Amino acid sequence: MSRIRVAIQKSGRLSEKSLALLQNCGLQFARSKDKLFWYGQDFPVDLLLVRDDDIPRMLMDGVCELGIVGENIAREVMLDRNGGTGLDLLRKLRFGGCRLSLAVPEDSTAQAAKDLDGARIATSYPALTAHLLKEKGVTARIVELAGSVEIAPGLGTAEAIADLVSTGTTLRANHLRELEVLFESTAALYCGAGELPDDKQALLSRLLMRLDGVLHAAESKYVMLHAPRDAVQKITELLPGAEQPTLLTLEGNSERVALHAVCRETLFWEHLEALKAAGASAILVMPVEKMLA
Ligand code: PRT
Ligand code: ZN
Repeated sequence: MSRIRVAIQKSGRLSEKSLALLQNCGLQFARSKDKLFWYGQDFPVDLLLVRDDDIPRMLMDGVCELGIVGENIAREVMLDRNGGTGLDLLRKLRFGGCRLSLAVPEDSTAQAAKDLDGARIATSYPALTAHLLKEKGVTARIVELAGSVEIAPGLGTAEAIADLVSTGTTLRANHLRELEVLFESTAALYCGAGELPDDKQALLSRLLMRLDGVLHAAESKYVMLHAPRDAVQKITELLPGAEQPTLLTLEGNSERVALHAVCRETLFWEHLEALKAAGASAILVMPVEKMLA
């Protein structure tokens, strides 16, 4: 029987969440402590543990069928190696969020990307940065650095940097000011461009169905509440992403009913307050673990 391989980051920011996501899809692996290959036990999907930078090339070269990697790296490798193509983004995932931003020394006079025309910009993402700047009509002189990009302006090797930012602490610690966001990135599931053989495609479809179930369940909530019978329609409309609710009679109370519904969109406190204002009481919100539409 055919099997497919998924590459994930071996150790780093994306490792734990990538593995947890696959496990939530029901995949279990026979771990080997230091080996890079974990055999899939119940489902014919095996794991390759590698450096994140290697994942796009492995997909393009057909070493594995699937990979979880930051969009920042996938885009960089596609632009660098393949004119911007070579991988298909299957699903964006809800972790690894960051932005590729231009930053300048705090005392720089630059106010926007266009003020950096002709300046030297240090980055670990040379192809992506050059591409995004070109889209803005800025001609950059890219200084490629493998790491510690944030110290380049202080060393006098560049006037600005283009680096990943999440909290901004690193920029502040290096007396840099975020000038402009070039690109928003999250971790994503990718496959190589091109068709898979039918048997592997069927496996991939099964895996994607489970993954969609996990991703939808993550933001879905099961809501139970009591409502005045004549406010049921209004209350249903206040539930974000809910379809027809289930109504149950309350023993000994003909004025009010119990209403159960699945909300497929994030439920905020504001929603609950609005429900209460519309007459709802005994509001219970519960997580949904799995979901198959
Ligand atoms: O060893 P390997 O090559 O596999 O790992 P790596 O060291 O290259 O990657 P890793 O684990 O650092 O990051 C993996 C992916 O996480 C990146 O490709 C991004 O898609 C994503 N990610 C999310 C980030 C950040 N957030 C992030 N903050 N990657 C890097 N950073 C850096 C940032 O540049 C800064 O230097 O972390 C530092 C802290 O950021 P602040 O803004 O919170 O100070
Ligand atoms: Zn890396």
